[in-house]
Amino acid sequence: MKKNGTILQRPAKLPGLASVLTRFGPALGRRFTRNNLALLAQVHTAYAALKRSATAIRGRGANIFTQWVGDPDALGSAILLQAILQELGAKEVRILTGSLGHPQNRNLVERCGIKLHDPNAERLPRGLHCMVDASPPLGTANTTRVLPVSEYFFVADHHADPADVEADCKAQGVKRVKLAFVGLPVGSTSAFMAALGMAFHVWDKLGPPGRAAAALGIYTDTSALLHGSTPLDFRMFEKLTRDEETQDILDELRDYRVPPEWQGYRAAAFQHMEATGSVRVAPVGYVREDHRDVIAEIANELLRIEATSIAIAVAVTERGTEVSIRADSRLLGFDRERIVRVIDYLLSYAFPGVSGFKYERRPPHRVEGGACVPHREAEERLWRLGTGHKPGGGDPILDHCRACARALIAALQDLKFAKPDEIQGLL
Ligand SMILES: [Mn+2]
Repeated sequence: MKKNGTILQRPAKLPGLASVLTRFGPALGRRFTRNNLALLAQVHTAYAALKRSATAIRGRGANIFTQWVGDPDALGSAILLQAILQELGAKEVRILTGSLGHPQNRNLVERCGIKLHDPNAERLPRGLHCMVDASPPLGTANTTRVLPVSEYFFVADHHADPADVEADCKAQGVKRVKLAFVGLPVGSTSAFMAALGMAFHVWDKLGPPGRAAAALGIYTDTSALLHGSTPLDFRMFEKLTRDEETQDILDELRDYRVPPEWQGYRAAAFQHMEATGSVRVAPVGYVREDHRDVIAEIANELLRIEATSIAIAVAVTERGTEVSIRADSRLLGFDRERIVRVIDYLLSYAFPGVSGFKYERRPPHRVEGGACVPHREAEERLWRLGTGHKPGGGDPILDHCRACARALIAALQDLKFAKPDEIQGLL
């Protein structure tokens, strides 16, 4: 591990083909291993580093942090890491997630018997701090409510860029991330963790519920293996779901139902949508904590409207004003990568200080991300959050979301004058 003054300790040198083939050739085939060498070399490095740390893990407690609102990829990754740490002798391993915002995720937790703990009140104070499917520092971006820690033992995440994570850690006073696997080039953290779990032979111990959870993580993060899925995502999904029992659980989890309010959110969003050029912004209004993931779902649906490059949903939750962004550079004629810069600009305009969304590094550069600004006290009083608010006519929260939507459109129009090249094909 490299120790030249950086906080994230990432391998200075990855293992070569021979040792990666020895580890993964038998299970994944020589050709697959060779074709995915860079990624599997990282899995191999993680495997060797964890093995070397076995004495530090044995008998210890461990915390596995995720985003505040857990999703299947976070939970699937967490149960894989939990099994690995237990295999290495950890005494107790807790999965820490603040809340769940989608019925599918609540079904997952119940069906697969995943025990969740409060990230603040129920963390093991002397445990090894780990994080999956989100990057340090805790207490920022999608972990705003989580109290920070200064030392991390193991982190695996496919979202943020390592350089951004390094800078954010430095700014927030993180001392060290001992085993850092961030910015992983996979569609889901679960695919990486599944390969790591395979190296540790923990798949059997996970049983059908555990394997189904990991498979669902891959499935949902890649929109049913449609967006950003890499060969490792496909291969791990296929291998995890070979037995009938796992398949049955996965089928059950995929076939979820939503509460009736779900359609109310969507109706508001589509009724009040603002559009300009190939950009669509939908104000959703107030969204209950346990329905929160509908915001991202609406953004996904907006992007599916033909001739849309950027889709944004704006809502108010108990946490603050939240936006979910989806973008696709397919309609941009030249320099498709600028879609990433435009989103960065829009997000920093509406939500200063926010960074770390996920995007595909190759065309069509599909971008996914979200941000949240906490409420001011005056807004909270005005909106009386948490008192059974219902969407409807003369709704001040919906009005606030509509004002945000118009502000985002205005920000784009500003950009048209400041940097006309950047928004060519968008407006
Ligand atoms: Mn993920």
